[in-house]
Amino acid sequence: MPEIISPVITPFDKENKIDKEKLKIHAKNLIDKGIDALFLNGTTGLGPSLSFSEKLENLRAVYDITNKIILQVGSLNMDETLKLVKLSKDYEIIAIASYPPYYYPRIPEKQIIKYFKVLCDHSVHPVYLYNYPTATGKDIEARIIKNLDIKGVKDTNENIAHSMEYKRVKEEMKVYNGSDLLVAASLLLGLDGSVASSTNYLPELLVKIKNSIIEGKIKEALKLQKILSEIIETSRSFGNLSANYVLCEYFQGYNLGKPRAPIFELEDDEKNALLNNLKKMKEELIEMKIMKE
Ligand code: ELE
Repeated sequence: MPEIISPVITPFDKENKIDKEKLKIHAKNLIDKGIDALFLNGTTGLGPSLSFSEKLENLRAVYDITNKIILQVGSLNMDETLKLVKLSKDYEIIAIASYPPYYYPRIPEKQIIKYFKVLCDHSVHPVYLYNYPTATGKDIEARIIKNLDIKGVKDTNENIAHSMEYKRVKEEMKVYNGSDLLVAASLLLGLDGSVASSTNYLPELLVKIKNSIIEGKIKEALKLQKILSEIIETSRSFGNLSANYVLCEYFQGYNLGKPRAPIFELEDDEKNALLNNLKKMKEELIEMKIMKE
């Protein structure tokens, strides 16, 4: 069965600390609405802006709600990453995941392989690769990880053939595409699922896309994907990492605090313009009974 995984938003309070109560309410809502697993400390969760202890805090808080967790542990401080890997053994979670060491432009491929090998050697949990070349500047394609004990990959890539290549090279590996624009396509092409930021504010819609495909209602799935893609394009024009917080309140009805700078909160006029642009799509979703008023 394909899965819809949520890269969970990290809510920050006025003091810029993780608001654990808000995070728990959010995690529970996602699981209650049929999201299959939660990916912590990803891009949408502002993972690169979190300290080692905050990544652990996210795990502890969400673990109170569910153990369907994939814990992103990557950072540019390998000691801290490995400390997190070590501490994660006390939690019965699905997997740990990591983006490759980023920023440094000329890390030889051999060292990137070594990075993931060290993670595999240290983790009691399956290790997943988080490949997001646009963000990290490194494309850890299927060929590179072929001989590593990597059990899954989240490939944030609008080239879906790139995601499918992992499946061809390493059939037993779980392969998820990470683009909100390709949720229906990923499932239709037989990938293991999708990790999409919009699950944070429209879990009902993504679960419905999945169920439509499982039931063979392809036209319906594609129609729903079209609505989702329109919402994504609108959100991107305001900065989707900031917009995610506003959209969660708009569609799900609870507040998730604010992002952490350098991802700034949207200003009031931006919020109003964003919501104004989405009004029609929300009405459409209500009319289709995908969500309540
Ligand atoms: C995706 C991003 C991709 C979700 C995460 C995710 O946040 O960790 O706008 O397609 O580059 O990676 O939402 O965003 P786009 O897995």
